[in-house]
Amino acid sequence: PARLNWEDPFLIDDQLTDEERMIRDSAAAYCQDRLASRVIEANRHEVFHREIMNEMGELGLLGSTIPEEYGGVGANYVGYGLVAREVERIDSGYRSALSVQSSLVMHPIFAYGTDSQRSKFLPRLASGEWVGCFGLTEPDHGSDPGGMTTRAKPVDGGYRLSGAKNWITNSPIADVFIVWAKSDAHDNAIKGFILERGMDGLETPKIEGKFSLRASTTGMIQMDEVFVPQDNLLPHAEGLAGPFGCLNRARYGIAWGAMGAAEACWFAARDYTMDRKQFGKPLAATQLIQKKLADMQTDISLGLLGALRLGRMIDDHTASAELISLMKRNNCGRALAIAREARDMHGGNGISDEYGVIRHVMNLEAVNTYEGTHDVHALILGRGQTGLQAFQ
Ligand code: TGC
Ligand code: FAD
Repeated sequence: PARLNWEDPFLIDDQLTDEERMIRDSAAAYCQDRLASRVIEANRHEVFHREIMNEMGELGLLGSTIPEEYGGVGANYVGYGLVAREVERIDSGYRSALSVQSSLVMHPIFAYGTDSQRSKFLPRLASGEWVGCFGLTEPDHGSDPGGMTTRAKPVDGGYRLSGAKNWITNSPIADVFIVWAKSDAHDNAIKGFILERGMDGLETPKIEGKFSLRASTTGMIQMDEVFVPQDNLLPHAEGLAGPFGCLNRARYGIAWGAMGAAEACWFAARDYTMDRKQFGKPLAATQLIQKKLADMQTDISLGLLGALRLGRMIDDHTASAELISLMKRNNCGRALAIAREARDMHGGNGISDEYGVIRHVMNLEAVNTYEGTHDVHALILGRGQTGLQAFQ
């Protein structure tokens, strides 16, 4: 039999094209050289280093699947996923910034926007000159966004938007806001609007005191009769299918990203328990620790294999929304369990931010909740196989 590659038992690396490997390697080099050194301070002091967006933009990591004429690099979804994995290996907050900009802001402008919207917004979002955010969740409507109360009323030349969005990644620093609202001019259907920093009546207070994703800025979008010109309506999206078309892509990226964070925890736990001696031998020479390492290896290799297969299906246009839920749910849930186990295997040192694992534990709590909670994805899967909805 062939020799085991313990880090990549399925030899996933061999399943990638040269171009995909190149994208992955250049992202990995940036993450290790430039992001890793900043994350401890960013997490301790709850700051997002804004220049990261410009750096990612320069490397072509923002909106990488968008065609070159609009500032992207025309990468496939496997390439996008590989980047998410490398970024989240460092911190889920940095991957959040990448996901939101790429899948939740650039994608809807590309897929649902006019040509002039594409030309105006996409190149500046791709370079990181502008930061975007995505407002779907409201204080009273999280898992059930269809109940949203944000409204768009038609007025001369456009719309007036009123309402509040909550828990919005990057809203306090954003220049561009994709806001989903029920529109009186469209039979109460949900429509997408592009809001811009500086519009009257638009406020974006920061949410303080988060114990998760502290290296990412989160806030609200408060709208008090904000005038939005007709030119800023996304014409080609209607109903929840609009925001969910974006979420499908972001959820897929999270399925890869969560495995990156899990790998960071697995490798840290392996290194730590190989070095650390108790009772006269390395912790890694005990049966309990080896079982935990074996479980991590199993969950991560299967999770990566699933993410790769899903990426190929997205690129082939054969992936269902339910399959995306399956991978988002399982990879986030397994990553959180792995991070908690790795924290435990580090003993007391596991709670120090110098070792990184506690930060991944804290981050993955939010990752398991946003973009559809673990249980909401179970309900999506349950409905998919029984035809019976159990949300209400
Ligand atoms: P339901 O009846 O299932 O669907 C209503 C309409 O939406 C369409 N749809 C989808 N279309 C494409 N892809 C999907 N995944 C879709 N899911 C639903 C559906 O076909 C239907 O279309 P139409 O044309 O017939 O009207 O909706 P429901 O009201 O029963 O609700 C169920 C649902 C799907 C909304 C719920 O299960 C759900 O997914 N809730 C989770 C909410 C969520 O994910 N919020 C995410 C907020 S954004 C965020 O968290 C960003 S964090 C980013 C970061 O920092 O990385
Ligand atoms: P709820 O919907 O109130 O859920 C609470 C609990 O009830 C969960 O355990 C859930 O699984 C459970 N539950 C809900 N419905 C059911 C049911 N029918 N049956 C059984 N159990 C149920 N949103 C955006 O729009 N844009 C963003 O950029 C964004 N960024 C975020 C960043 C962070 C750090 C966080 C924490 C959240 C972000 N979100 C964003 C919001 C996120 O998508 C929501 O938090 C998530 O969808 C859950 O909604 P909720 O918090 O209102 O929880």
